[in-house]
Amino acid sequence: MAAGDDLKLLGVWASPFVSRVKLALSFKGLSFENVEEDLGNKSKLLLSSNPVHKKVPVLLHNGKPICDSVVIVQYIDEAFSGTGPSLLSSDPHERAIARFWAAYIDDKLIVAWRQAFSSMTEEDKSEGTKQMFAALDTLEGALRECSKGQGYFGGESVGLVDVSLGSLLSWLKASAVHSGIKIFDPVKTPLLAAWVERFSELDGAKAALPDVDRLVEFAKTRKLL
Ligand SMILES: N[C@@H](CCC(=O)N[C@@H](CS)C(=O)NCC(=O)O)C(=O)O
Repeated sequence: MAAGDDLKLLGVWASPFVSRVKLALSFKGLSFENVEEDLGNKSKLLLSSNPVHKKVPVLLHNGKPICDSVVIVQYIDEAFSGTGPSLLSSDPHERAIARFWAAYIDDKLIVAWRQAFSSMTEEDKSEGTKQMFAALDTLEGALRECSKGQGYFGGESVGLVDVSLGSLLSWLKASAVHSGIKIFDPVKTPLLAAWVERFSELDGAKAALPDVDRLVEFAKTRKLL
């Protein structure tokens, strides 16, 4: 990180999208100022930095805002290419594949997980649960292909897909505690289950991810699960 580089993250502690940025910064070994937003009373800085969506996370790099978690993770990797490990491959095809799976996680897994745990009707919940397990099954195949026998979607070290999926882990674990549903089943998805253990033990993940018990309490008070 060049002397004088200033990184400020606008976020909320419980947001998996904010965790994504914290994971990327943590794996790259970059220090930053964490600014906790109140989403019921958004700061002027948030509204002016992300006038289109008005959402967190926003990363300010020397005052310049970057919005949307996956865009921010890729920005961090490019802007600080000389610092810490690379989160994206130098190979364009591998980069494209990683972006594909990062989009899949947002478009399929997160949508199904929300439906499974936050729907009003049992029928919708059950359909969401079915879709969530189908998405996890697909991601088991993606991990097999992308890891090439190593521990992560990024190969021997974490990459964009690991950060994208890893950012959801505390919430997925909280949903499992709350519902009793085993989300990462070593029998159904053995590679993913082993990946969860491996990823959760990384210092960078421990530093960046919210505490599961705190999330369970938060979700209960807000009736989120
Ligand atoms: N696609 C966005 C999603 C960000 C998002 O949904 N952020 C939520 C917090 S988890 C937010 O700021 N919500 C405030 C609002 O919708 O007004 C990303 O990946 O950054």
